[in-house]
Amino acid sequence: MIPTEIPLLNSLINVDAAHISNFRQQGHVLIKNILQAPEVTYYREVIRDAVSRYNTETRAMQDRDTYSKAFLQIMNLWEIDEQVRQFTVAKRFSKIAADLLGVDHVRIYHDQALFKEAGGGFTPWHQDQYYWPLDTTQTVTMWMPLMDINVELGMLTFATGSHLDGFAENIPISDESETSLQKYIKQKKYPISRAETMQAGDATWHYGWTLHNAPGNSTANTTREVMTIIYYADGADVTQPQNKHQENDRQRWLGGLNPGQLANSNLNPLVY
Ligand SMILES: O=C(O)CCC(=O)C(=O)O
Repeated sequence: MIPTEIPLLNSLINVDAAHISNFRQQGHVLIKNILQAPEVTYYREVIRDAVSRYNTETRAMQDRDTYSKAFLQIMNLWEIDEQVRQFTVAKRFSKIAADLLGVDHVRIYHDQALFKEAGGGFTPWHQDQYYWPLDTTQTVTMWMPLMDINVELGMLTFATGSHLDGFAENIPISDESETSLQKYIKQKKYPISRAETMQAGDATWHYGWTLHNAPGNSTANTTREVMTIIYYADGADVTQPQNKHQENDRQRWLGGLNPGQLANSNLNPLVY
């Protein structure tokens, strides 16, 4: 039963200078205790409930491709669920995004729940920004477990410093991206880094060009419950889509705005 009083998450957190410089140099950073226990208990319930209502994946694991084995992916819950909206537009999160990026204002690109089921597959190496027709590198994804997690549940893993080289390869998330980007990462000698454990309400933050992957969920019964929000600096323009995924994103997440227009559709609220 979800409590009726919504925690608004409007009280702010100061981001340490060390977190900011780690984020900018390494391309990712872990910030602990962003949510207090009652807040995460509340939003875990809300997001689990929304995932169970909106999930459409019913295939057995063995009948899915690599991408669909990696997680249940339920996107832009803020658009359709008022309680999730309070989470996604929360100032506590968007101020951290703006501080890490060093910008005055940020907008939402989209949110997504990423629930890696027990026995779920690995998340292949990829760059998020491969999918986004935006003319800025000032983009960041918040990845927040709603439960305590360890590596066995599928910890997000980063190629440190890879954001500094920008676009790597023109490959969507797939077996092919795993093989090809693994080779690229070895060639570039990026150190691989991940937390051993995270607590509910901690979050990692990574740039849109930071290469990342995650191991499969090797547990027998436990789903890894994670919520993510993608932010970008206000003032970014829409760019000419470079692949069919970017065209799809332009229509779905940028309100169909044309290349050269300010990325400010009503699907992209100014949250800070
Ligand atoms: O949750 C995962 O396994 C992958 C998450 C991811 O790629 C992202 O949030 O950008």
